[in-house]
Amino acid sequence: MHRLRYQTFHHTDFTARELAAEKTRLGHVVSMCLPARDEAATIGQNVQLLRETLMDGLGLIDEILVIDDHSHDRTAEIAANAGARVVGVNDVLPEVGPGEGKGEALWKSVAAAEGDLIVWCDADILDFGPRFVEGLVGPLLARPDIGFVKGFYDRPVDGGAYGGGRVTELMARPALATWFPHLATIVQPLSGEYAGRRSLLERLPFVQGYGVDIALLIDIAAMDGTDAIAQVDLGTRRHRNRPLDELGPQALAVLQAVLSRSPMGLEHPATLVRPNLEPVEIGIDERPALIDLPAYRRRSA
Ligand SMILES: Nc1nc2c(ncn2[C@@H]2O[C@H](COP(=O)(O)OP(=O)(O)O)[C@@H](O)[C@H]2O)c(=O)[nH]1
Ligand SMILES: [Mg+2]
Repeated sequence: MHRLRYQTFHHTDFTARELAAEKTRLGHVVSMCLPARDEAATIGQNVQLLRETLMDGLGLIDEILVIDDHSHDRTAEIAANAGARVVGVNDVLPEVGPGEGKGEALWKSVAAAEGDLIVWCDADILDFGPRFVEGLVGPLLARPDIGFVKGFYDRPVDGGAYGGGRVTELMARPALATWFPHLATIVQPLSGEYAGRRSLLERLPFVQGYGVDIALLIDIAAMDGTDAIAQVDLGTRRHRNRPLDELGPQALAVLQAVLSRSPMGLEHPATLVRPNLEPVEIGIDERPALIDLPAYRRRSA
């Protein structure tokens, strides 16, 4: 079977210094966005690292934005002290009413960010480094035809190269293989590390919950074609690993996101019922493309 080959880069293809010069030459503004809920353990060091290695002095990134979602810990305070601009998820576009979930935070970050290039990294990465940003921004600066760059990595905790997490292997890949085989060669379809052009992101709806990562891939391929998507090898990534009982709701959210874009469609939320655990309802709410929202102020650079 013919397998689609995505443009693939390696983070070592790029150096921060060269990227910063190219970014200035092209007149881009780069926003680094970190969605965060209860990430006090990692957010401070990751923000500080970004600021010291890529922002102050070098200017590869122009702002570090943390979208905080009612964290119960000191995430907001620690991130602000480390030099991030911290916004509460409900303080952005208050006229649209409250929403929740990772996707809500990503959508709000597009609205709140200043840049025309947006880079996202999860806030729970333990082995964070400049390579994440170099790798994700690099293809956007090098190639005007690329609109979206999806990160992949080895997950040392699981052994083997190219292995994904449990939700990736047991839900995301089988679901993509069934309904969206043109996305089967995306190495880490659930990675939270990706970057895109505002001109593309503002045309996309955002699933509110954990389904957002895979829904964006499907929607970008549908809207701008698979050639608009590149992948980049970011080396290794370690993050907080969750117990199995927390992965069930995530897997359901991924299934719902894929189904909602499949010919079958999806009309109702579902409730995950498990022995000895409280039932969990997974909603299917989405935010519309920002460009369709009167309150959205378009930034361009
Ligand atoms: N603002 C916000 N961030 C969230 C929410 N849910 C998850 N995140 C962040 O999104 C990133 C990925 O979430 P995580 O729980 O690590 O997902 P996993 O790696 O797929 O298990 C982390 O930085 C989280 O703090 C949310 O509801 N709101
Ligand atoms: Mg994580």
